[in-house]
Amino acid sequence: MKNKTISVIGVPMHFGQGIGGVDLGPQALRHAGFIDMLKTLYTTVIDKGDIVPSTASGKEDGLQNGRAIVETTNEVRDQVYEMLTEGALPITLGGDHSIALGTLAGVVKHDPNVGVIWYDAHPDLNTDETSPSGNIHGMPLAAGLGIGHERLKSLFTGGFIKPENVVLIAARSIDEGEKKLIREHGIQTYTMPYINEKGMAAVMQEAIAYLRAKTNRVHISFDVDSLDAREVVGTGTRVAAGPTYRETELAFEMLAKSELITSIDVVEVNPLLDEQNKTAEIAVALTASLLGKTYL
Ligand code: Z70
Ligand code: MN
Ligand code: MN
Ligand code: MN
Repeated sequence: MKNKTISVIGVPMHFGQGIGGVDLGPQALRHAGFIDMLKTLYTTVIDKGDIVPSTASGKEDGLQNGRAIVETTNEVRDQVYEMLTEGALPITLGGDHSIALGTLAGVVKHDPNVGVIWYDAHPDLNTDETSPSGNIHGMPLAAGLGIGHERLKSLFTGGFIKPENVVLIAARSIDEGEKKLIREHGIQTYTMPYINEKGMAAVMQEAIAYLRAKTNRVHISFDVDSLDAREVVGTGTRVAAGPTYRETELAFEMLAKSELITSIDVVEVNPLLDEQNKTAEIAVALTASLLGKTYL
């Protein structure tokens, strides 16, 4: 059993995209045994329950549900920051990926040099100006770097993430504006062709070495749509040709061994789209690997 305190907060919010049910993600993860899994690995697990999201929906100031998302993620930022100052490892359960506006703002306020792994089929590097959908769940990482709409940037009361401290893994659905931003900022990006060619173990070795040279604290934002479309039914934007469950397990086991991970998001689980809550079960098992589950 490990001694570090794990603190869990649920953010049952769907306003960052248009498909209902992702707001049931925290409940789906709890029903799949998320908290019990944590208790098998850590002596102290604090479940802070779920944040009550703002309901101020609608388009305002060019942002779809901007007010609801900003109000809700302000609370997420404060909770995550407090957990970190107490020495805990925060785990934030989504909800769609817009909730990462709060977690990124919280982790960077605690450590301006924090690293970020974006394990996702998407880079989420759109702004209100480049987004093809207008959905804020496609914008959190851009805002975290200080790019995009002022309302989203205003969440970052403790500064922004350094672009050279960010690693994208499994990105394969990348919009034009996102490509431009990745090139301009030289963001370390491991796309699927590179993973296919080198193999996940070599890629993770490289990603871990890259981050270790810059920081000793890394936040991982785990979007379950990172996994191949055939492996995860319960998520809103499934994308083909992604890493398998087993490749992701390998990646997460290597991250556990690196001892770099200091905070975690698990996002985009939508049980209304799922079969028998399997996507939540996969997310629970993979988070266990990320936290150092062993088989013997
Ligand atoms: C697209 C957009 C996205 C998650 C889909 C999709 C973004 N790039 N993010 N699913 N988690 O609308 O910006
Ligand atoms: Mn995402
Ligand atoms: Mn995604
Ligand atoms: Mn999605």
